Amino acid sequence: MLDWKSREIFSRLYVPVDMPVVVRVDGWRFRKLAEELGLERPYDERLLTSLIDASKGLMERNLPIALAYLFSDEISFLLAPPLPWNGRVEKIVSIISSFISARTSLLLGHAASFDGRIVFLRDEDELVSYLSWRQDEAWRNALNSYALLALEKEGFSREEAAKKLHGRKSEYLHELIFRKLGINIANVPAWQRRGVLVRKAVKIKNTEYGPVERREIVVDRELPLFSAPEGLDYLRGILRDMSIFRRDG
Ligand SMILES: Nc1nc2c(ncn2[C@@H]2O[C@H](COP(=O)(O)OP(=O)(O)O)[C@@H](O)[C@H]2O)c(=O)[nH]1
Ligand SMILES: [Mg+2]
Repeated sequence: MLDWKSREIFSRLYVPVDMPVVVRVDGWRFRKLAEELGLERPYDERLLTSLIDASKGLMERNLPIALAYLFSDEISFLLAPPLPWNGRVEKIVSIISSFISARTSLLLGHAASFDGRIVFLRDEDELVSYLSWRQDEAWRNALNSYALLALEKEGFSREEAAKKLHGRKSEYLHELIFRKLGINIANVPAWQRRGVLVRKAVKIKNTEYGPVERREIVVDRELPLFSAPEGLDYLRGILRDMSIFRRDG
């Protein structure tokens, strides 16, 4: 008999257990799913709450997930050390992606799949930089999806509209959205422009026996800009409370 275990050739792929990582999942063919479900364009509240609830479900499990940042059809989970499953890449990626796929499917009442990947982080600055990068993408996504809708309302097909928008500066998209839809993109809900953060927090509750610590999952739908001083303070505050990153010296 062949040694089939030896053919599981990626089973010994590990990330260091004593370093945080981000696991990002992204909806597979969500454009099609959105059409099949008749999701509101460009943003659907039901999809958002499903992704938030799926993330909460995962964070309620016995996994060291400190926070989740999400927008559109993607979620980034910050895993704090020590990492589960000895840092086995296949295990981390497949369980998180399948958990989110299963929960989202149940919540939407429609089969939904997510791919997954691991992002390695060296320190807190890199986490802030990573989250700023994803938040920039959330903003670009907002501009692009409103602008697409604006052109489609004019009679262009989605493909034609996408072509017309390719390489356009954000001022142009801004202007187009205002002119065609009468919407000032700067005033659409913050969750559409800046995404949503789900985090674990410790709250002090006063009970008849005195103050007790309660772990809670908090959803922030009004996020500051992570790359601005206010956003940096917000993130550093959260991370300080969680003490995820080692502070040597
Ligand atoms: N109608 C609608 N569609 C959404 C929403 N959020 C994400 N999507 C769709 O999901 C896609 C996500 O982009 P991407 O991952 O690149 O495309 P995918 O390969 O189709 O999953 C967007 O292009 C939208 O078509 C939403 O709130 N409403
Ligand atoms: Mg996708």
